[in-house]
Amino acid sequence: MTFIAKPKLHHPNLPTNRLGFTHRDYEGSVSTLCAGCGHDSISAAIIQACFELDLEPHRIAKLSGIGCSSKTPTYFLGASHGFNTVHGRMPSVLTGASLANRELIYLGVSGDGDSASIGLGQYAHAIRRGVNMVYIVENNGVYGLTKGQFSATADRGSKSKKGAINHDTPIDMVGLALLLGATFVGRSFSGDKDQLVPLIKAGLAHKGAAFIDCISPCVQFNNHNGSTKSFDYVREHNEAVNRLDVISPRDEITVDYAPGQTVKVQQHDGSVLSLHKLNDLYNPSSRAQALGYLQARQARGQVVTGLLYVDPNAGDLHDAVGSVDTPLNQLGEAELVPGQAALERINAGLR
Ligand SMILES: Cc1ncc(C[n+]2csc(CCOP(=O)(O)OP(=O)(O)O)c2C)c(N)n1
Ligand code: SF4
Ligand SMILES: [Mg+2]
Repeated sequence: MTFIAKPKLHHPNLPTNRLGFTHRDYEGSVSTLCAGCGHDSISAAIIQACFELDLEPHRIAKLSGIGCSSKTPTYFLGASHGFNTVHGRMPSVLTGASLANRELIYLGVSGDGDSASIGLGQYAHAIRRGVNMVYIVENNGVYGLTKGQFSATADRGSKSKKGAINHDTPIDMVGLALLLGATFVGRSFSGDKDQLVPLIKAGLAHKGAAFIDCISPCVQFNNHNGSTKSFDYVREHNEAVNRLDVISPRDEITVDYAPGQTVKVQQHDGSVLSLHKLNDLYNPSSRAQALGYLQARQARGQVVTGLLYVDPNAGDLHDAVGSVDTPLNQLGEAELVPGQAALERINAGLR
C-alpha cells in the first residue's frame, strides 16, 4: 500500500487563511514513511508555507521522481496537480509542463539519489535554464528506498549503517546550484521548521530557478554514529548564515529587527524578503562570496544553512525563449496554425 486516505473529520474551528482554507486543505494522504523520517517534516513545512502564502491548491503542480523523498508529494497538497516521473527525470518533465502552462506554480521534490546520482544531468539543465520553480532535494546521503546504499552526496569518510566507508568525493548540491546559475539558493535542515518554512515561502515567491537543499536524516539507514547526515551531526555542525521572513505586502508590516541587521529584497510578485543577518560579513547577493563562504565553512566541517544567494531581479526560461503568456491548451486554432504566410516567413528567416 502506498498511501492511506485521511479521515474527513476535523475540528470545526481550524484556523483559515485568506482564501478560507484550513491546513487540512493543503494536506495529502497519511504518510507511510518510517516514523521519524526527515522527509515527513519537509512535507509539513511545504504544507505550512502554502497555507501561509494563501496559495490556491489547484494552481500548484508538484512533480517528483522515484525514492522515499519522491513519494512525499502524495502526503501533501492533495488537491494540487501531481506527476511522479521515472527515476531522475523530474526536471525535464517539470520544464515541459512549465513551458506548456506558465500559470501554475511548480514545485519539484526530489532525493539526493534522484537528483545527484541518476538525475544529475537533468538537475543541471533545469537549473541553468532558469526554469521558474522551487526545486527541493530531500538530502539524506543514501538511497533510502532501496535499502541505504551511499548516494552521490554522501560525505567522504562517512560510515554506512553496515560499517562501510564512503571513499568517493561528495557532490555538494548547493555549490553546484550556485555554479549552474540558480538565482535562489538555500539550504536547511528538516528538523528546523523555523528556518525551512520561510525559505520555502521565499523560494515560491521567487521568479526563476529556486533551489533548496534540505538535509533530511534517514532514520533507517543514515542516523547512526559516523553518518554526516544524521540529526546529531547536523545539529552539532550547523552554521546558520541568516534568518529570514517573507512578508506579504497585503499584511501590515511590523518588523522589529534592529536597524542595520536587516536586508529587504523585493520579489517579482511584490512580496518582500527580509533577511536578518547573524553574520554581518555575509552578503546573500554575491554568488562568488556565497561559494567562497560555503567552501571555507566546509573546510571547518560546518554545514552552512540559510539563504545563501538570491538575485531578486532574475529572469526565467520564459523570458529567455519569449514564450506566450497563454497556456498552450487555451490557444485557439488561429494561434496554433498561423498559415502558409507565417511558415514562409519562418523559413525565410532560417535561410
Ligand atoms: C531507472 C531506475 N533505476 C534505479 C531504480 C531503483 N531506485 C529506486 S529509488 C532509488 C534511489 C532513491 O534515492 P533518493 O532519491 O536519495 O531517495 P530516498 O529514498 O533516499 O529519499 C533507486 C536507485 C529505479 N526505480 N529506476
Ligand atoms: S527508509 Fe529512510 S528515507 Fe525512506 S522512509 Fe524510511 S527513514 Fe525515510
Ligand atoms: Mg536519499
